[in-house]
Amino acid sequence: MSDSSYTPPRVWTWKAGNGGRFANINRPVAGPTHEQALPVGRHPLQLYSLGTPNGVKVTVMLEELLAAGHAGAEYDAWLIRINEGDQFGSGFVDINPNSKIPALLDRSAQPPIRVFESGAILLYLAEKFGAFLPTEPAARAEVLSWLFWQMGSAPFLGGGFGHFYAYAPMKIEYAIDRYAMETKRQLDVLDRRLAQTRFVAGDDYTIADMAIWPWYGQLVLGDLYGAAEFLQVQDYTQVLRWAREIAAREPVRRGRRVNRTFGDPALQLPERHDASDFDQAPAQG
Ligand SMILES: N[C@@H](CCC(=O)N[C@@H](CS)C(=O)NCC(=O)O)C(=O)O
Repeated sequence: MSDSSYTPPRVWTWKAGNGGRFANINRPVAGPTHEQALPVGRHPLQLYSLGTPNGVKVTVMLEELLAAGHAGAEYDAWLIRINEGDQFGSGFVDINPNSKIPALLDRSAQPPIRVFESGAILLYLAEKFGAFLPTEPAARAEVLSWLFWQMGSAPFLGGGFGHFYAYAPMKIEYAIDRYAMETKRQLDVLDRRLAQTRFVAGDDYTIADMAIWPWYGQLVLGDLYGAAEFLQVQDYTQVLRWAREIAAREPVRRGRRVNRTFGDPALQLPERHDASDFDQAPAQG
């Protein structure tokens, strides 16, 4: 057990810049910090995002829809640099009062429809295009159960394990232990499920896979937090099998590149306004 020296005061106060990785953007209040209109492109769908796992869910869905022939899913993907505070600009806060990427504006409707929260965006797009979400009640309930499982579970992986393992300014054994245990439990939940079915909700690839893969798939593939060995991800053989199958899909390879600003430059496409944008920065991975 480590760090037993801190006794919380009677009233919490904000110490700006506490040294953590996101100290410059974290604050205890909501709302805009500055006036900043959002750019608007020519397509019906305007996405304001970043290539983090929550952002990748939506760019994969849009690329999957386009690959499946839904031309109405053409989109402009604009970059929201959360490390520079773009999420607190007035235009962004108008479409997501929670100031987090991803956020979507559907300008094919009048007035335009705003959608925030990645799960809500996946559901909105699935219903709009009638794709990647079955209509039969039992199958639909299974997809939605796993979709909402992801929304409730991933904060323990990202905000819990990832934060304390990779980003916190000091290593706190209690916190890392607690969240590593929960992350491994969640991986076991998925592994047992994927021992029964090809995809998370059954035989078909759905928005449940699109929500879960960017977190748990990328984790077992070694692309999150450099934690593959620590968590012994090779033990989750079914999750690995599923993660590899999804990673090989062409729309997934494209979606992963959109709004990406880190890692191999050849895999980055910070903004996407046309399918041909992918050709200008050829992927090698
Ligand atoms: N539950 C939200 C989580 C979104 C989220 O946490 N986004 C992060 C990046 S992955 C963000 O925008 N952080 C900026 C901030 O916290 O200021 C969703 O699924 O859309």
